[in-house]
Amino acid sequence: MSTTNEPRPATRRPGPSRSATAARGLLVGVLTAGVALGVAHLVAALVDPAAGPVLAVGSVAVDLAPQPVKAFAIRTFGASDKIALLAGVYALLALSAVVLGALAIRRRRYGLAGLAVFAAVGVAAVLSRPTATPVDVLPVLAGVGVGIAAMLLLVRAARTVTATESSRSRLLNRRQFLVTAAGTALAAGATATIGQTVGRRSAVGARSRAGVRIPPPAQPAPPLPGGVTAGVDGVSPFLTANRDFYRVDTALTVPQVDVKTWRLTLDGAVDRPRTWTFDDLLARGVVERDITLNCVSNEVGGPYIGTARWTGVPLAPLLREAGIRAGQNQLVSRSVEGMTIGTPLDAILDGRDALLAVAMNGEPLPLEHGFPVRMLVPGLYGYVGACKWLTSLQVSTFDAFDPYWVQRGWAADAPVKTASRIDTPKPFAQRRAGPVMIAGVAWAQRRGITAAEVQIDDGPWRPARLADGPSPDLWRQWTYRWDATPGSHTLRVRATDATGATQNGQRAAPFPDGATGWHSTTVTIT
Ligand SMILES: Nc1nc2c(c(=O)[nH]1)N[C@H]1C(S)=C(S)[C@@H](COP(=O)(O)O)O[C@H]1N2
Ligand SMILES: [Mo]
Repeated sequence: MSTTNEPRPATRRPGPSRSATAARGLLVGVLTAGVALGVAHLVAALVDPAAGPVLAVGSVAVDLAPQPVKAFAIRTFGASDKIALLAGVYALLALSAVVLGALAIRRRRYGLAGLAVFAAVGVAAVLSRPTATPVDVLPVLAGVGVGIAAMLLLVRAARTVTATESSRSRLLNRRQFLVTAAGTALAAGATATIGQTVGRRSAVGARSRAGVRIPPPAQPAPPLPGGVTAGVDGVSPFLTANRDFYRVDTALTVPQVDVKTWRLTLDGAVDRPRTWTFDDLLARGVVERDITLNCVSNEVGGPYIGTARWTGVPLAPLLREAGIRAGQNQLVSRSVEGMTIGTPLDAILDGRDALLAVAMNGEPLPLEHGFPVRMLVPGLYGYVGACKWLTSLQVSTFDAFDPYWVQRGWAADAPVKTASRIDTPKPFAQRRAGPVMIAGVAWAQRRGITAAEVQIDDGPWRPARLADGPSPDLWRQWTYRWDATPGSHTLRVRATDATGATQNGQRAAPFPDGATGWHSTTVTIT
């Protein structure tokens, strides 16, 4: 009923059109979700960046994703898999927000119920993180709290419009709705932006890393012979620059560690459990080693392999000093964000250069590669030996504990398989007839590479020239000078390791213990 004394319209005006209601509902939903997320983001930046609901939901998705989905994501999006995942979470959120708004504009109760579902999903996701603490629920609760207030305000403003009959107050009320909507949008933008800024400033890892000095190694790595490089354009550099080194992990935000508060504990079935500070560790003296690291998820010919000069503390003496009890066979390493990795104790104690690495190519470990300390065990794929952002070591058995990837069906024991890759020519390259250099890398960490062979189309396998291989834990470059004839050709490579075993041509996917098969590439010669 209009309470103004304006003349009533001759005919009763119909309520706002369906499309106007739908538009308002959409605005209510999107703005409510926007301000809730903005506030949650800001509070998370203050409390714990990993407790942001979007990241937490994303992390749960990473952990729950069935193996084929993970493999697809890594294959399809590669290093952008995290961005793709977060884009997916945001898309789902946007969709839910639209539904939420449509419900809220009809019945406030439905809208509130929708927000309660958001809150429940958020809280469950945040608390399911392995490193969750009770304060981690604060971002979600603050976000949903402000979301409720925003939704009630917006719905009231939207409803007033629909209930009003006079055109003047209709106009006033429309303005009131728009003002409320604009205010909410502003609040969403402001909280998100401040959260972003605060988050960046609280990047303790970068600050801490800038202050770290690594002492000179007691045992420097022997200089690399010039002959490790084949001298062919297009082959992967022998040492991979830190910025080009592949990155594979489940962390949606790079863990931020301050070396001042960081501790490494060693416990489990040992006689003398111990805790070290970063300086305690460095005081033991560091060695320098050139080691090739690769990922079990690498497809044949894939990019997840690199070689760096690592500086670190030898791991075996640390374990021996602690006194390993009889019957133990697994070392469980844990990272600050809750990853667990299991390594055969045998592999660490057999004399290879198992390290607690603190530096990579002469710099403190980059944040993405595990600052301040990561494990490295030559000859094992990263998921069974290379825990980044390391914080605890526990001597145990394979029977007693399944680490993260083993729980998901990957092999518990995963030595690197002998493999080789053609780096040049690239797939579908066009070259002139005449001499063409085919070249690439081959690896079989711990065993070493003794031969690489190249096959053109269905011709015989012919030996490639091997560049120097100063350590079995390093990849080896190879080259083959091909007299190319016009036409389309398939090039293949296969390698032989020091046990005499030649790579088998049977194609197998990375799951569950590493891909097999010959890498091939097709080129056109004109
Ligand atoms: N904390 C943590 N450490 C981790 C992982 C991880 O997800 N979290 N991934 C492992 C895997 S699967 C590989 S292949 C290597 C990759 O190391 P990089 O990213 O430095 O190349 O780290 C290993 N260490
Ligand atoms: Mo990996």
